[in-house]
Amino acid sequence: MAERTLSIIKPDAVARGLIGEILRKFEAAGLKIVAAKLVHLTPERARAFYAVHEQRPFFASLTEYMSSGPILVSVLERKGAIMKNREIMGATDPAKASPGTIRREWGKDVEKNAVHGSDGAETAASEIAFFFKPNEIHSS
Ligand code: 3AN
Repeated sequence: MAERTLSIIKPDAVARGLIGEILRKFEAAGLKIVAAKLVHLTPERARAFYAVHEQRPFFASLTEYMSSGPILVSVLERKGAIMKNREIMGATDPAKASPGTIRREWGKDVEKNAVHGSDGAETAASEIAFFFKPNEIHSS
């Protein structure tokens, strides 16, 4: 059965004109884009999205960055979508990401690492609901 995951193209990747290149990678990996929109998070919304990282030392910097400009949020669908998306994103640190992955190609550092992707079934469900109403998602 098809699975869904949430993807975010982060502010500096949007600003650098990489939306098309990154969406192309998703589609080439069989990840179908079933919902998408540009969103400019307020600092409050960014803090709510990353609430699980509240105690981490990088929380303030990360939420400031994620609210610094528009992001492209999308819902990706295929069998095993969560793991497939994590695979093509690459490791959190772009310097450690495998060649050909999105973060290796376009990430700058652990914060400005081009993309976010849900890391499990529960987070995927809650992250999708954070950004999209059920009627904004269009499965075929
Ligand atoms: P991933 O995004 O690969 O699941 P997590 O869950 O460890 O990685 O981190 C969530 C987000 O927090 C990352 N996408 C990254 O932008 C940011 N982050 C993680 N570690 C650091 C760090 N040491 N310094 C700044 N930002 C970080």
